[in-house]
Amino acid sequence: MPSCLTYVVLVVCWLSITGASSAIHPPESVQRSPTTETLLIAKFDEMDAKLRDQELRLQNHASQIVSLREEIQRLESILHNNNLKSQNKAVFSPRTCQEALDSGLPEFSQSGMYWIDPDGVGIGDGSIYVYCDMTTGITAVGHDSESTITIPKCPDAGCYSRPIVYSNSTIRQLKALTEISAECYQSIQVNCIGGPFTVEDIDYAWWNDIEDKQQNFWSGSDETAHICQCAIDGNCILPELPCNCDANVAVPLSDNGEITLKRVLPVTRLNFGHTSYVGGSHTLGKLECVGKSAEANVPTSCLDLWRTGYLLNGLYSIRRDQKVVFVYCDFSLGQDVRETYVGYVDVKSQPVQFYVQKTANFTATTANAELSPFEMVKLNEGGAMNEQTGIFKAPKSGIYVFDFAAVDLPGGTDLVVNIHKNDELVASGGPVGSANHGTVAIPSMLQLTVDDTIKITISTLNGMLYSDPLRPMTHFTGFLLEEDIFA
Ligand SMILES: *[C@@H]1O[C@H](CO)[C@@H](O)[C@H](O)[C@H]1NC(C)=O
Ligand SMILES: CC(=O)N[C@H]1CO[C@H](CO)[C@@H](O)[C@@H]1O
Repeated sequence: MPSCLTYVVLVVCWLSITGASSAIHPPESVQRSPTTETLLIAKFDEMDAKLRDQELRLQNHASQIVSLREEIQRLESILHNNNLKSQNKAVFSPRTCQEALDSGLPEFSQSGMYWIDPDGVGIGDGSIYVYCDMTTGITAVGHDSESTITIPKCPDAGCYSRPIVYSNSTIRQLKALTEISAECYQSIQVNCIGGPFTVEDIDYAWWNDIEDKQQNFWSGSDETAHICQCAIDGNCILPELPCNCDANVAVPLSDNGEITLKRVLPVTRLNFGHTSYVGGSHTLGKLECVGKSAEANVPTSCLDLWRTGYLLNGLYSIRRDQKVVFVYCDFSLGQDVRETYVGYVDVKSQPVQFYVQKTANFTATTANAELSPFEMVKLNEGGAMNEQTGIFKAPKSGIYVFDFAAVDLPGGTDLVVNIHKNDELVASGGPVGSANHGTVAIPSMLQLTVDDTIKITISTLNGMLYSDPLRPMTHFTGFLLEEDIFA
């Protein structure tokens, strides 16, 4: 405090001035009467008191300045947002420190206290005031029990119970913060002399989670276990017990842990009991969260969209199994997103469809002769049909529709035409007996994976299909009906 220093200098000056004046008038100073001395001492005491008073005032002013600064920052952020809103410009209000850091905006370059709005701007609760570490993107939410707090001596389960108050925050906002962060954790240290957490299956100590549910794991992420870090590391004082404090002996012990199950964080209450020797103490760290929960994943629900920052109600496309579907998302309740299924979206990464014809007679000179070539290509979008070999090769996984239709020439035998997926026979068709211009028709619909092939064969030796350029009668068509977008 430089101003304080100024006061000290003033006093020193005043003392040196009075000293100097006594040097100028030595006789007076030598013969200084007790009255003058008393007066001087009284004067000095008075100055001293004034100085102390000023120092106190300065301290008060300094802390007032700090809280005024905070208030100005808050008001400025509101004003800034309102200005931007009235100018119809995009408002960036980070939901986490990670988002603030990722924005690269100069106003978020320094670590410090910031206003963030995890449950979204304009909905849910108002902004919360947190510490942002701008080197790591960690959001740290402080509370009223960060210092080491003594646990008094008391016998019953949970006879000592302390609520944890997260300053400048709300439960709803904390829940939103853990929801949209990749990881959250909170450290806890318990010093004990006796004062076990659990003895003979009776829980004397526990903590309450965000849903106010009792929890008895003091480190890690297994909410089904009563466990401490020493058991995770395998170095508890009594190897058969899950916590050092559970040893319940009259020597100082401690359990240090970090709770990492973000779904239940933060700790909202600490409860201890059975502190029979003397009490103990607890130290609870800030709630710290980092990263983004829905990073680089295709959204599969409105909740996923909300996690990535969508706030406007409307129709959205999301992934459902291998397909894309339309849903209506209602974000007006923040993280309590409402999702209504609207329908299936036909999405293809590329069109696949063909129509080829043979414009010449074809006679099977061997059994199972492959039908090729197709002299006329009417359509071959996606290039999956090779008209020379007559083989179709699926460029995408999905459901395909094929149709083959032709006429035969009169013959003495049945004519059998087949469709094959890879080398497996899928379907057959053909005129029976000696029909003249009998029709072959093989409609099919098949689930194919990438590079599966489809071809037509004629299994009847000397079987013959009729066609000519003026009356093309052999047709082969196919198209991709539904693509497996997320195959
Ligand atoms: C196709 O076969 C028919 C019947 O055998 C025949 O009349 C016709 O000339 C053939 N067409 C060609 C181009 O060979
Ligand atoms: C800026 C702000 O609102 N700060 C408050 C945070 O919470 C503490 C404790 O409740 C208050 O004293 C601050 O004024």
